[in-house]
Amino acid sequence: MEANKTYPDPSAIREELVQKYPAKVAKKRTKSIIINDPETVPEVQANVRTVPGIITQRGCSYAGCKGVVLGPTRDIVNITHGPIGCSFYSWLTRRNQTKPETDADANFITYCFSTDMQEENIVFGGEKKLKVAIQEAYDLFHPKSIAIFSTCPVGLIGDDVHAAAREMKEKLGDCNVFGFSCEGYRGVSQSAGHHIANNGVFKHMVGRNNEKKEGKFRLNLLGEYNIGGDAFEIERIFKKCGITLVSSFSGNSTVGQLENAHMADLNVIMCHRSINYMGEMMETKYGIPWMKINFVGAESSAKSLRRIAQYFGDEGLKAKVEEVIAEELPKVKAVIDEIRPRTEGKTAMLFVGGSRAHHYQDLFTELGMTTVAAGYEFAHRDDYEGREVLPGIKIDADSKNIEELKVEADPELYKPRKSEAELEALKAEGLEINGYEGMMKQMMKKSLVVDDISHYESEKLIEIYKPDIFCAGIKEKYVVQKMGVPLKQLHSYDYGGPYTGFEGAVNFYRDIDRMVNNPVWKLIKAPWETAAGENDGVLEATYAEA
Ligand code: CFM
Repeated sequence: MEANKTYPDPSAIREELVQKYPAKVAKKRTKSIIINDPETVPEVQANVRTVPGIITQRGCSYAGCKGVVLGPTRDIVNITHGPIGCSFYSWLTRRNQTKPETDADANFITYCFSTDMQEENIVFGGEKKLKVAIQEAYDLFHPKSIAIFSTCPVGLIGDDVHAAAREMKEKLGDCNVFGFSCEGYRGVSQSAGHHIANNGVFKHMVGRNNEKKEGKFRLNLLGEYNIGGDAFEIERIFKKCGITLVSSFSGNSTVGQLENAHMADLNVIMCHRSINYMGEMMETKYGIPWMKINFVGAESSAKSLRRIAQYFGDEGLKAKVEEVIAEELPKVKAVIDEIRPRTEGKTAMLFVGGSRAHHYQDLFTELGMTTVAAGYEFAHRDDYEGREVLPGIKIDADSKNIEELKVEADPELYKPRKSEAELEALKAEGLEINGYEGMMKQMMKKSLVVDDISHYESEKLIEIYKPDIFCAGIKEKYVVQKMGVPLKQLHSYDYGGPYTGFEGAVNFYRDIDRMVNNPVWKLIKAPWETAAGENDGVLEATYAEA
């Protein structure tokens, strides 16, 4: 923590957060509320079931599969097999953007496909209706691929979406049809859906086109979903550096890219949580190493470019990357110099998803702001503590429900992109391959780390710390703002973005400056200010009743 600032005692806060819970709940939640120590990172309870009755930020498996991983690919028809609500509420809400190369190129992102299951289908089965829907989508659009996503009732009534997909694939001939058993209830959060999606994309898409794209430095960008145009900025930087993007998983991507991804020479991973499975599987089957990078934050972007150049080991690329950084960074620094006097010393809290609660801390650091508390909704222990804890993680029943693909080296296409010796040499130079150090090593000592924070706990934290900004999503936004604290949406970016790369960093600094220095927050009376200055005002009365 900054020497000149005092923060509340984190142990006392932890007590306070769980004090009102029944003993069993308090015991469980305490294991997910951790006082950080970056030197000897403590264990965090993560990826476990949410306590029933607690208001969680989490989503469902279907959201993770259909919305997160498959959603951003523009020329695939994604059919939601289920009641209309699941489809309607997953329609265009994530702000994942796409840019077809020509007007003639297929783009189905703006459409919403659903089998619109009715009571009759629930009682007598929905496979027939599903096949009709696939045929209808094919007749209308002639897409390269059609994917089917199972919602909760599909699993409950036992519709076999995979059999329906196989039958229709055979019938249609030139359309790749496949299904996902991503019923909302699978696993403990959307994280299960990511894993299911990775398996399906790997099984049914990657490896279908062996054409070798031109370019000396060819990589895939994994776990970047082009929210608010993030991928566009990274593409701009890659292009400037002479780096060829073979495929993106899956922001601004096409079916063709994904089918060709195995021909790249490196996988770089932005969002470790949602896509690390793909990196691992592609390494085993094709011999492509993966590397964690981060294009959120100007310094992190520069570092990531240098790491990519180091991996390829080409002097020309190294020089080009330095040239690009030297051109981009001063423009960013000029904006930091302007804004930082207004943001320096302010505090932030980040409770979002499975990777951004970590990545966005870099942007706040660049503004001189301190992250006092952070946590993921659905990440696993490795995203907090680093991948070295992986061998020690016990697999529980919820995780066992998700298929682990048995992957082997492809007899023809397996070709290690780097020899063992080359990889060892890179590691000796300090280049971390196949690693991720997680959030906690970067966070300050005594900051609070809370996994799957409940609504009650987040209100309490705000009351106690009174942060200058709280980062979460739309479900939290207005509740928090009514407490007089601005909330930046880190899922959808409100209406902003891109926030990646160099231009994105500038956008973020300006948006944060506008939010934390807006005098409007002083006009709002927070609940703790209206109840005689005591903490036991409106909030506690509400919870005592619950
Ligand atoms: Fe990865 Fe994401 Fe995230 Fe995520 Fe998400 Fe998202 Fe997110 Mo919302 S894939 S884990 S499931 S970076 S939709 S683009 S913002 S919760 S932190």
